[in-house]
Amino acid sequence: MTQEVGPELRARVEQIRGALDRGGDRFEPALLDRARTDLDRVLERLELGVDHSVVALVGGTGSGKSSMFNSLTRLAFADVGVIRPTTSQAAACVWGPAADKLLDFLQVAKERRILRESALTGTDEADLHGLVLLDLPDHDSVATGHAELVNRLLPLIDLLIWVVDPQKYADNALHEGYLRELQNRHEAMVVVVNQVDTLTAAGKEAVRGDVGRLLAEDGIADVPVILASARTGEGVPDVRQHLSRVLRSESIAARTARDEIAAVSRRIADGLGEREPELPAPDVTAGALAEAAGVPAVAAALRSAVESPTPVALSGVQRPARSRIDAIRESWLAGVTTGLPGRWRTAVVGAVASAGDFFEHAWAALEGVAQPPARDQVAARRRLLGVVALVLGAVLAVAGAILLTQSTPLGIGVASGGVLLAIIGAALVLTARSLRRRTAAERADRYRREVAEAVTAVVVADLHQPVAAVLADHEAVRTGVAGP
Ligand SMILES: Nc1nc2c(ncn2[C@@H]2O[C@H](COP(=O)(O)OP(=O)(O)OP(=O)(O)O)[C@@H](O)[C@H]2O)c(=O)[nH]1
Ligand SMILES: [Mg+2]
Repeated sequence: MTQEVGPELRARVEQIRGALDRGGDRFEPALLDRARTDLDRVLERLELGVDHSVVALVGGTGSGKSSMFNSLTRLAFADVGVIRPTTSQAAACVWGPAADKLLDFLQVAKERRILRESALTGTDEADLHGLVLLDLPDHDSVATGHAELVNRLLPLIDLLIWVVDPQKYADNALHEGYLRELQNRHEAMVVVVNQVDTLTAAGKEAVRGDVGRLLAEDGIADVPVILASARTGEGVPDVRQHLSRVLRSESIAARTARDEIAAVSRRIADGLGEREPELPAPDVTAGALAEAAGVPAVAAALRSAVESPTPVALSGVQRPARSRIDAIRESWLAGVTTGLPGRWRTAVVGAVASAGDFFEHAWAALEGVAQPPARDQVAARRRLLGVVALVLGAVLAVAGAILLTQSTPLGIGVASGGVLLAIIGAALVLTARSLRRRTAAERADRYRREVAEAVTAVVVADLHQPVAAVLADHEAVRTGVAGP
């Protein structure tokens, strides 16, 4: 792969780890432990490097694995011998960045590694950048003496090149031994019939037919068969094509790490809600609390008291029934925990003020709002003045009328003055009434508003804010786990 996936996968693991830390004890401890362990294992895998693709040459002794290794690498690095078995220790050729951690893990000795790109800077090798080619000991030696290597190698193999000898291929059933485990990954296998330079044209076709038949018997007929000769180079470009094909997709190690990360993420997501419940608007909750405490009735009484021309005694807001406030808190909690799994629900309930505290805070807020005065003094004074003017005007008008009957010239002046005064008085009384009405509406509104503000502050501090913090955690954890 040209684009490195290792750093991307590492960042993803760190993102999930961060989410786990943030979720903390709001996850089931067993789930948390398992997720952390799994992620540690993925990181170990990533430490080996997942940006290399691993191709292994396997097969019976003397089939020509080491020769094919040399032919593919265009180097004479692997030991080719006549004494059987020749290769007792795995050898590796690496194209591109060194794969030291991976090769340490696969127990390939330092002196048995060669870096292809540093050995020769031929640009024709660029298509194999990122490849690790392994020359393994023969099938029997691997099966008997390299069990640990096999265990480590199998999950990392991106392509298995099975090198067979044209004389002996039928001896080793292709499904034998440790390779059986790879059977279900036959898309990652190629059979190379080597040493075809020793065969006639007819012999080649016969071998191809036989090998094809054996593969079909094993149920892996789709495995490609390449006739090749490490000695003459025949078929070797075909094999190299398979090597570069492997490099075009992500390494199995990267895919496995990706799958494991996805599996961890899915398991964690099961311990989360699909989304965060919506928080009710605090003023709506505050309205319900005010209503439970009879605030609308108190405001209405205040309003009619201020409207009344005569003084009216008012009683303040009454301490509400504890059960009504508890019920509001309970239904609020039920709404904001819907769809949350158990531990997150517990976290939400644990974050809000206790029922007792909430009741006391709400009551203190209700009680703390001073009731505006029940009497509008300005209007009262104006009304008094109006009444006095009205009475005085009436008296003067009557007096003026009497004077007029006696043909006193002053009569007309006194009577019209009196009428004017009475009109002014009546106007004052009437405007005093509309002033009281306006004041009454204003004071009732102000009282309701101040109560609403005070109770909203309690709802915000005791319920809304603490739960918003828990839900913000939930959202951060949920999106962190879900990933990009
Ligand atoms: N004629 C011919 N001989 C080959 C070819 N490839 C390998 N040989 C010979 O076969 C013998 C075994 O080759 P190796 O490459 O050592 O075989 P190997 O599979 O690595 O054997 P082990 O390491 O013992 O498992 C050597 O003598 C090679 O020269 C080929 O394509 N044609
Ligand atoms: Mg060998």
